[in-house]
Amino acid sequence: MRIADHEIITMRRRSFIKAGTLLTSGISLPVLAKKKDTKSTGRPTVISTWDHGLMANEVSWSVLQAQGTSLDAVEQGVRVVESDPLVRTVGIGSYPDREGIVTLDACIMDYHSNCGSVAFLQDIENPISVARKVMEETPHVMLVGNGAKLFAMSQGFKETNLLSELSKKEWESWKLAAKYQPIINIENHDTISSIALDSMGNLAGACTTSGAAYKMHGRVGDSPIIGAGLFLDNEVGAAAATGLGEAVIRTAGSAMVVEAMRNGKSPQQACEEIVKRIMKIHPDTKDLQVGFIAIDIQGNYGAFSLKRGFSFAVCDDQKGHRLVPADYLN
Ligand code: SD4
Repeated sequence: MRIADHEIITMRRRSFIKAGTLLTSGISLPVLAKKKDTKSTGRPTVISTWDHGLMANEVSWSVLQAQGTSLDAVEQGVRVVESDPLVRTVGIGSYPDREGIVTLDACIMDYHSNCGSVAFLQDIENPISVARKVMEETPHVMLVGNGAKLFAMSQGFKETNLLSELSKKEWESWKLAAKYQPIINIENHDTISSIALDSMGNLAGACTTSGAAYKMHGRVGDSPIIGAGLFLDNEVGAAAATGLGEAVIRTAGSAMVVEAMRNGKSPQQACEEIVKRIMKIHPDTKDLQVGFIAIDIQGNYGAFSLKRGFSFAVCDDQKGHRLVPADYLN
């Protein structure tokens, strides 16, 4: 079944993102994209994981419509989700690890294959913007833990308490049962991964999460790992993941989705192929959920998950904003 056949919810453009919101929220105005020689149709499109993808896409789309870059679009979009304390699996207000500490993972990638990443980052509300600084201001790709935090602070990011009262209370009752089992299942995996194509035909992607609730202290998932949680090749397409990071890392999931597109698969077929590959190497998939989103350089997109329940948000010129339930394997 093609995605277009089962798009069920067409979202009317919501009005809460007014022009002024970007300015007052400390988000910089979009940088104008430079024209590049490309085979792309230059059909701006943004696709993001889960329901909160709608909220990210609202901002991303306003950047794309103002001829901004896909890089600005995805960064500014996912920042809104990071800064929303009601989203419990990204940024401020997230579930902590089993020691009661919120640790965040994020990465970003642009059409030149520049990338930046932070992992096991604490006390910083917008890891995606730190990842972008790593990409733009250092010779490195990845900074972790205290090093990432010190770098963030040197770049002007403020130290912030990320553990909300609600998350603290829930963690305390989780501890009573002392079931030291990271929770990442069909109800609880809400990383935001976002990939976009701008009017200059350039791709970018961003991925940000607090990872598995009550994970071991120090655990890093797929989301900050280029090739696992996110990958793109501007000649081919972009892909990003959500779900159990360990399974995505084992298969270099997002890189493989892009390679499948390079080998002629559509974004939809490519996502399906890698989900099937993941299922094949996991004998027990009872508690396993993984999902991918993908877009090619022409603006065609697809998504697929192992289990039911995965949704993604998409916006393009033709149909505007909508939330789409992804096809799934079983
Ligand atoms: C992780 N992949 O840390 C992330 C979690 C996730 O939707 O995607 N949640 O394993």
